[in-house]
Amino acid sequence: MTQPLQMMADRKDDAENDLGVALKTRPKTQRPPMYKVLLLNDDYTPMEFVVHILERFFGLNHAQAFEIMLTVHKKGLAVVGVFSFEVAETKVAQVMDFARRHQHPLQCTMEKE
Ligand code: TYC
Repeated sequence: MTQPLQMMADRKDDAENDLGVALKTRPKTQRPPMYKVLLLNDDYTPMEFVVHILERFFGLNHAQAFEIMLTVHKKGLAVVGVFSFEVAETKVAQVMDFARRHQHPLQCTMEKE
């Protein structure tokens, strides 16, 4: 049994429309902004303490942590990671709290990428 002509036409239209929407419509999506977490140099925080922080809160291995610590020591600061706002905020708070509890003046900040 054959379908009525109009029904076949509708089916064809629907298929074309779906394809058209998928191919032509590109809604403007915004990627969420990312934030750099920066570690700042100072004259008092022990190098090994900074290395420990980088291993503990940023998941770096000892060699990576030592390298970034040395960069901060020599250049004054370094980016230690790039995260979503909430994750960056948490890392900064964890570092600042840990440094304060150990009475080191280490500073950690974040800035929009
Ligand atoms: N400059 C410190 C020292 O000589 C070491 C240090 C490195 C401190 C990195 C802070 O973010 C820092 N003991």
